[in-house]
Amino acid sequence: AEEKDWWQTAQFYQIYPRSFQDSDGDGIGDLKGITSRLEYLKDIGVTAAWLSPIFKSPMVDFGYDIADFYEIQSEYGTMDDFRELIAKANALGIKIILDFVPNHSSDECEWFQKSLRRERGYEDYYVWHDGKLDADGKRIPPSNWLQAFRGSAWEWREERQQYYLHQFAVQQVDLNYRNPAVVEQMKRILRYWLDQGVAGFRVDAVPVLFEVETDENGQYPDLEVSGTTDDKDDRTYLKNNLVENRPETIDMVYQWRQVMDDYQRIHGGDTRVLLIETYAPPAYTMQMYGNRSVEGAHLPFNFNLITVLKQGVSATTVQEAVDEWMKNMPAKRTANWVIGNHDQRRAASRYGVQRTDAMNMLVLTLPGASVTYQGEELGMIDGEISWEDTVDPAACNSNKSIYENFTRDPSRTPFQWTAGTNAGFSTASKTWLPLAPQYQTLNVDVENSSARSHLKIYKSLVELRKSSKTLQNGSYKYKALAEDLFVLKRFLNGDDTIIYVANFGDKTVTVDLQSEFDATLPSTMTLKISSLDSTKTLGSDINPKSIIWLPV
Ligand code: TEU
Repeated sequence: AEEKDWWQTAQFYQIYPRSFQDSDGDGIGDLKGITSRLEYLKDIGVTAAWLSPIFKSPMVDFGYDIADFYEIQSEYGTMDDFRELIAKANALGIKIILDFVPNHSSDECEWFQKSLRRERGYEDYYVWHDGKLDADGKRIPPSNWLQAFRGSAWEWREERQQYYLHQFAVQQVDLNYRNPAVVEQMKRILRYWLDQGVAGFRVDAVPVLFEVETDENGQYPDLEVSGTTDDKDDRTYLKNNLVENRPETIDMVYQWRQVMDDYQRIHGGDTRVLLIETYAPPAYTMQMYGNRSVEGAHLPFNFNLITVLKQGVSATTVQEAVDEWMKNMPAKRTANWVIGNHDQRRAASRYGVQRTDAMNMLVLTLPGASVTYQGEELGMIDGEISWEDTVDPAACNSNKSIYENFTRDPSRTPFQWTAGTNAGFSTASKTWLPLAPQYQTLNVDVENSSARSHLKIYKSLVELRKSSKTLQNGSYKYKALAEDLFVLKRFLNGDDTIIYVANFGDKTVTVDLQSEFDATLPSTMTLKISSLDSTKTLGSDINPKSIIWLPV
């Protein structure tokens, strides 16, 4: 097997800056806080950390609404703080990756203010439209498109006497990628942050970058509607190629890759990477990688372990999720594995706490890059956020009786460092989101000092991953041997074979690994997983036999 580039075997870690570490006691995480915790990242083997947006923002969507793409949000720190963070991270061998949010800017962005006034050069920075007239001659939005947070995707502005498009909140205005000035501006932003020493970008909400063009009458087509706007899945009717998953978007990703490669060619240094957020059908997502003649994203995120496993966790669904990526991925590309992020409920809560280790280990043993969302290594579970404490725009746009279907707050609660005040996250009397209730028993300190914990298992696996050529470069074979039992074998000529066996169910299963996996193991093994009992304290719910991995 050929030598891999750094990102192909990287252990990526997503930091949600608002909730990682507060250094100045305002209840909000910040850059100095992250810098003070870099040794922890080093300790758990992280090779590259991706920071959710740290740029100037009114924080309607907690940084995914950027008012100035060239500035740091003051509550997070200064440019000097950022430089210090990069310098220390690099000294520890950790690369820093920033979030690039290309689809929209905040309505407080100066570009939008100029566009509102039709200032020269900014007239077409956003997607503006007159709207249309209904049967009674009343003005209505240009089309029936919906935003991700419920409600129309169009907003009227008196000043301009036009509607603007917003695929997310009203304050997140869609940039117009059919305007070359916008395309150039956004590339400038990429180069600006590369100049600051970042190792690449996680690119936000890519599939919605482009929408269909207006027709010969200057109109946007309506979409076929089903369901009501109160349904969580209402937006699924938008799953089409009119407002998302357009070919123009794929080409833009290829152009951004060119920016990365050109930069490296001119300035040298390690490969600058692009990680792409795409919740899209495989046929679309896989084009993000590029094709025979052009390079695309290094890694389009693989969300199958989130989306496919929504139907329930069993070895057969795990196999389905892994298959969906490996069987669709073009030759010579690198896979990656994600089980959570700031938009999803906590992995431990979704899969069941007793499957925490099985899932973490899966992510770290499958071929390719691994991605860990802060707290997954501890088995952090969802916070409990009342309607009164709810701040996520996706939920605030709903109401007290249904907000839990939309809220993303539970996976964004402060990181749990210690059993002390605010879990060691902050000295403030009130943190921006309440702590998850279990922090006194579920935190870094406790898990580091117990003989066996999610964190310890995570760390020992990371060590194996770092030292094992098999895990880095080896071939693979995987299969669900029974409904509940998933087996993955990694092997490499002249090196150790590693076998991952996980029982995702609650019954004892007896399997024959010898015939299926040609493993030099006792010909039958009995594997058992403890029963689903969330009242158990940390440690006791981890059955040593639940997961076995071993060099043979
Ligand atoms: O998410 C875009 C996305 O694809 C959705 O999953 C989105 O999170 C969901 O529809 C909301 O209910 C990205 C960011 O990860 C997310 O945090 C931002 O809110 C969004 O883009 C807008 O920038």
